[in-house]
Amino acid sequence: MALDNHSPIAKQDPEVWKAFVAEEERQDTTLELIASENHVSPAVLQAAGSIFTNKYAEGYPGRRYYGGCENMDTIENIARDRVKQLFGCDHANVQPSSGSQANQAVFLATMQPGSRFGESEQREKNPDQPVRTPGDMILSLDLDHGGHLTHGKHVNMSGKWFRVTHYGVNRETGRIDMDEVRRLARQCKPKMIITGASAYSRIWDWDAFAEIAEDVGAMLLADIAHIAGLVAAGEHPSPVPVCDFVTTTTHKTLRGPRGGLAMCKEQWAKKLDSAVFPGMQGGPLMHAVAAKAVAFGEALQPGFKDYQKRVIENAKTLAESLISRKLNIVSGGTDNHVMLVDLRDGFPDVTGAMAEDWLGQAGIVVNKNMIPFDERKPMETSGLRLGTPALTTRGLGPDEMRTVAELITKAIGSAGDASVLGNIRNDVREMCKQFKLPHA
Ligand code: DSN
Repeated sequence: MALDNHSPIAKQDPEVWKAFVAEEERQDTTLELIASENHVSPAVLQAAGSIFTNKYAEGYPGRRYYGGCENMDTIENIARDRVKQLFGCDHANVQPSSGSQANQAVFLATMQPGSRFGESEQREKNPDQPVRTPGDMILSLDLDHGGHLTHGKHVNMSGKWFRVTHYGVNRETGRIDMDEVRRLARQCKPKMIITGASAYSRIWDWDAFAEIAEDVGAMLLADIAHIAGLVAAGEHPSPVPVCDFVTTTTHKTLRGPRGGLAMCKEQWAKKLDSAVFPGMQGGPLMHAVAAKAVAFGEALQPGFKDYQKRVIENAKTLAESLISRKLNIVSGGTDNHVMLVDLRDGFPDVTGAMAEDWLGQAGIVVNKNMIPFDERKPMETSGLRLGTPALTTRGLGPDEMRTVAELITKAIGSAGDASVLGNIRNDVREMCKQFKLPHA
């Protein structure tokens, strides 16, 4: 399904079409190492751009607020059943438009916000006595240590509505210290403990978190957005048996369309569904739900397990090759698809922002990232986050990972020299010609 210059958009809207052509060229000729991105199959792409975008389907299968939803019901039921089969969960809601909304729905289903938001209701009940209540407490991984914005950062709704305590990683090991998590949990008495990260390269000990949650009477949420594909394929332990809720995006290692998904134990099913709709969202994006159904079908095929194994093998090879070239990796390596490069020892004068820019000029797409205990600002950073899901989809293997490590190190060491970066860009173009995008 490569771009067709006779397609309706090309004919009708050349201005927009130009961006399609440029983006196709960009994706085709660059190496995508952003850990949260991937390349979907032609079938998922087709579903995401399909006629299901024409339809309102507020409600759930069998209980809609619009006529004409029989095919919506089919699609949504298939998607939900496939999630249950993939993850072994009691209940799945495939309507969240993003991982962020999946998390918000869990909060809406379970937590009480602070007084700024509850106050008007309380004042109505008792006008003479406005009451200020603190919001419920969240315990989650600090964003600066690899956590996620929606896990209680002060600029996010989760941080504005609830009180938050963060655990971090140990300064020496770069790993989560479960004794510290237990100490903090006993101290702050959270209503919800959140596990999951956007930049953590080690295995999560779900059982230890579950034991701490039980000890302090907290609910447990695992946001597995990054590792969902690994979990679905059995290549990372699953949090589903021990968590009240599990949320994820569908477009990272899971290799589906951009979107969200929320799972829970049966006792929370009704509350979760009501929180997604009508609590958070109106009409679900049914073209996205259709694409999710197709992607979940792909994830149930035996080839998906093989793909996830290769994602991990590639990440380990890339991390080892970078370490052998004197680039530190936080925690010393990776167990999954992602790694955080700490630039401080090898390239003390190079910030993550500079490295991102130079690598971009060389056709290697990455994102700057704070490393734990980073002294630089978020727009500068001392780190880079790299991931292998997209390159693995393209078919690159361990040999190519060694070459990619060499190119990355050369680009970071170039000090921005345009001719060095231009040469690397040519090597990247050659590599991309050998490893085609899935829809090409
Ligand atoms: N923005 C995503 C990531 O890049 O990890 C998380 O939402």
